[in-house]
Amino acid sequence: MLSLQSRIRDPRLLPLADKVLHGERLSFDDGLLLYESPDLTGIGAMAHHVRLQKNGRAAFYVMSRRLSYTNVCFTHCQFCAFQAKPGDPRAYALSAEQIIAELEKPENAGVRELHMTSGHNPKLKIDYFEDLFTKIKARFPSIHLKVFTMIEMDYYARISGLSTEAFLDRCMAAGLESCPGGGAEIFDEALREQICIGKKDAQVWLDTAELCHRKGLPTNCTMLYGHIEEPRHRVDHLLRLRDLQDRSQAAGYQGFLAFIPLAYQNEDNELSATHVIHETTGTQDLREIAVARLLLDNIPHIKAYWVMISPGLAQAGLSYGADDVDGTVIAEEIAHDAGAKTPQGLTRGELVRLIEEAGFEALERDNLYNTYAQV
Ligand code: V47
Repeated sequence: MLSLQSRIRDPRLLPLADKVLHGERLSFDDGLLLYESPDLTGIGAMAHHVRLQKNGRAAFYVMSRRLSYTNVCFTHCQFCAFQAKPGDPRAYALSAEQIIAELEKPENAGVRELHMTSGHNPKLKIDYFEDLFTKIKARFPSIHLKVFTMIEMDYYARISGLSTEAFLDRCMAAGLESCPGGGAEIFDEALREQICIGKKDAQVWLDTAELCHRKGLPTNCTMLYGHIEEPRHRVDHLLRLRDLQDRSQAAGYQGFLAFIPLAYQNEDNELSATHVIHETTGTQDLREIAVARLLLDNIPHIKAYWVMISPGLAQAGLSYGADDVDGTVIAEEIAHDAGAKTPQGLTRGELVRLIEEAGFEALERDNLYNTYAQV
């Protein structure tokens, strides 16, 4: 078998390969070099080495239903095409009964994860969420409830007149089991002022995630890339996630389960109406997966999110550091409203074929990475 070093063409990467082989942590400057070097296959080889060490040839997927309980949003993110203001004919908020009726439809048979992220709607308070979670868990006890970005959690706690901790305690008692990784965008404060003016700052996202971890609630984390950010912003973002994961793990918690690089979708939003922003390219998407695998040495899983980068590229991402393709992702709205051209959901069979044709072992998982025998 070829040594890792022999697969690297950019000699500047050799010290990084050395660190990777010895399990040493990469630095901020190493991260910058990973974005600067033209040697994508060398970077991919290093990321694949780490992936094999952490997850072998496993490639995970989950039977997942996406659902947004409301699109009404009083926060104004320039990159978002999903939000609606009150009075907009698109505006909606769903009752628990409507959500349950939706989940009862035959196309949702076999769903193990209900992933819900939504707008910031001031009409929805803690009673709404307690009612919603209790009713969903009573009707579908085996569906895992993965709800709220960290910014949503902070928002709904505030408008419920509760501390985030009290809000979280009540939601967990009602059935909340984990949180998706959205809302992180890019942590750099100056950049945040340009892409999501007025949205809560990075520290709120990080503090809320840390609180979740300390309550024993696993969460995911994301980074929105491919808009107006620069490599230094991405490295900074990834290292802030790594630092938080260090703290959570040192305190004995699981912390982040997975990191998902989110490729910016550039249609029908204000950011693209005011800046020239091209679609992300295949090499950019693969590099983002690989850099994440290399810098986030303490986060067990990296997803190649086919919804935003295409199924074919997600398949290739499995050889660039990713070990998870997310899942069936039925009825996704946020990326599709912003121009994603990918299908509205993949079947289990399609996911398994993608994974196996790429030479990996397809493993159906739940949200906590417990796996199931293939049916
Ligand atoms: O919070 C919004 C981002 C997130 C755009 O945890 C956009 O397993 C790209 O959180 N282009 C929602 N991204 C998606 C999300 C997610 C996705 C997959 C897996 C998981 C997980 C979480 O999407 C939002 C925001 O950060 N977003 N608009 C856009 N135009």
